[in-house]
Amino acid sequence: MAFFQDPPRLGNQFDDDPLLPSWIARHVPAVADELRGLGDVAVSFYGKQLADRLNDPVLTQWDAWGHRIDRIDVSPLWVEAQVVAAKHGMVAAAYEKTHGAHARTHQFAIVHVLGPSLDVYSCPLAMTDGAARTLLGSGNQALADKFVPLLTSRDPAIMWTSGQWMTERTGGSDVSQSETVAKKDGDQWRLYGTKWFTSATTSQMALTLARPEGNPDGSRGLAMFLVELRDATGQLQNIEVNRLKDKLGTRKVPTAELTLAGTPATLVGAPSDGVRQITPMLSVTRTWNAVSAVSGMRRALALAGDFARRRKVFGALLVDKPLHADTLAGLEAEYAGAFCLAFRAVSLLGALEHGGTDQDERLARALVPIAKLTTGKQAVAVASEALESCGGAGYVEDTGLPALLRDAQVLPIWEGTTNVLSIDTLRALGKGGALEAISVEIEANLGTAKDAGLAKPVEVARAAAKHAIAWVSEAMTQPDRLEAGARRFAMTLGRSLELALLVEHAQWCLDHGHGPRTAAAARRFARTAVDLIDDMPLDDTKLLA
Ligand code: MFK
Repeated sequence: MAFFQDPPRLGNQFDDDPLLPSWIARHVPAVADELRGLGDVAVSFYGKQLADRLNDPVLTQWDAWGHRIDRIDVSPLWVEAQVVAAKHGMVAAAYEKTHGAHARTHQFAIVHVLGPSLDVYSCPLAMTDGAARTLLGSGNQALADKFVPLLTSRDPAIMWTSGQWMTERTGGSDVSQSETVAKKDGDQWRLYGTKWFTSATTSQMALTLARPEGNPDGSRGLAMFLVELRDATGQLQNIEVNRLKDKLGTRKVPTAELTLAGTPATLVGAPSDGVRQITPMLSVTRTWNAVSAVSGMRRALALAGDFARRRKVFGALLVDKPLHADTLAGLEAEYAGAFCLAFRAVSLLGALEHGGTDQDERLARALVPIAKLTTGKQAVAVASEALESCGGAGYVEDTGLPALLRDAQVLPIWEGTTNVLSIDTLRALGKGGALEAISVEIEANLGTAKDAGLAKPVEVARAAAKHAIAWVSEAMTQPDRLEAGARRFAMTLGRSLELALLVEHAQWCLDHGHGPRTAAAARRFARTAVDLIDDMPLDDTKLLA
């Protein structure tokens, strides 16, 4: 009989995760059964995802009778994702009181389990969460009272999503050059301009930046506005959808170019310093980015691992081939390190929302960009290897595997590229206290290691962090050297943090009956390049670039 390869299958996406069950047992055990239930929902949605593969969003700009309508129809899975996301509290859980400071761990565990099955519906959810957090911290009680209950509802019929419109043709990184103008029309502000990359155009509201007429150039002259996209009849309010973006990945996300032609908007806070005002949004969405990087890695590895247990070549299952097993083990170690860093960012966010200490504050300011940039790069590398480990099947669209790589590639780009976030890390450290906070965090985690098998990882993490701190202290007075080395510096801190957190969780697992696997991940991670600090000759850089 002719041979047909069994496709890779998913098991329960909570139970099969090598890290999440122990993390949850440790931090918020009461939600384990809920997450196990969602582990099965994730499997059923994976099947729907494969069936929905060819359905991209569609923009219809005109109706049959010549009216401009700019209607966007999203994929059937996205329609369902909205219901699932609301019902299971993918945003709401963070704002509920049941688990106190662990509410964020609860919420992001849900995101981790369900997210990879929802075709990047995490994008509008991330911005919705960011908008709720931003409004709550804005001091504008009236707006918070009106919109936060909608953004954080568990009722699919009530829940709103929000966009975050920052990017213009002038730039996605340097938003200070934004050209959108806000004009007063009586008591009403109206926005005029073009937004060049607006994800979640199907949302009901957005937070955006615009320059009130007469304000100075630069980012200080921008202000943050809230836009309700549609009026009571469902018509877009002086917003034209010019086109949907034809993107490499995140193809289900209806990312659009918009013209704001007198769009009514509400000023959220002061009529200036909009970049600073929108930064709570950035911290939340960057945390989502880190968790989405980790959950994307998990999905890629779940499929690659299952494939290796089904695929027989050269007389044995792939998983029993030493080289294949070695490759997968390396990827699992990357996943484990990334998981610990992303979920540390999550627990810090939770702590800050429930009082938090100054140390938490300083640590979070630097740890969020570091977590985002480190995990974003890991997600692409892991997805690429996971596809390769499935051979040609990983390159064929209807296996569903190529989408994993395409969707991963957005993670180092949106919400700040790796280089922009490396500079942001320096900006955070420049505020004072943040570098010490990172150092204290690394030492505190390494200090918990008792098992002899963790000695080498402790040594590697400590040496890399020490090297990074010595380098930045020296480079601080040499701006070109500092900026040129900023990525290697931030990545070294990221990898040192990952290893330190991994060591700490590994010790906990050993002490609490969760087995030696996490310790093995720490040992394997310690054998990768953790210390990336180096100074490239600037003259060579000029010749090459
Ligand atoms: C899977 C889920 C993922 C989520 C889905 C998202 C999909 C949506 C896609 C997008 O919308 S992508 C667009 C996201 N855009 C960005 O992330 C912008 C990237 N660029 C930056 O982050 C730049 O660093 C920045 C725009 C912030 C630079 O702006 P400025 O105004 O030139 O910087 P400046 O003057 O240093 O900062 C202004 C103030 O903000 C300063 O405060 P002060 O006025 O008190 O001195 C900064 O300290 C503060 N600030 C800047 N970045 C901060 C911050 N504060 C806290 N956290 C930060 N990250």
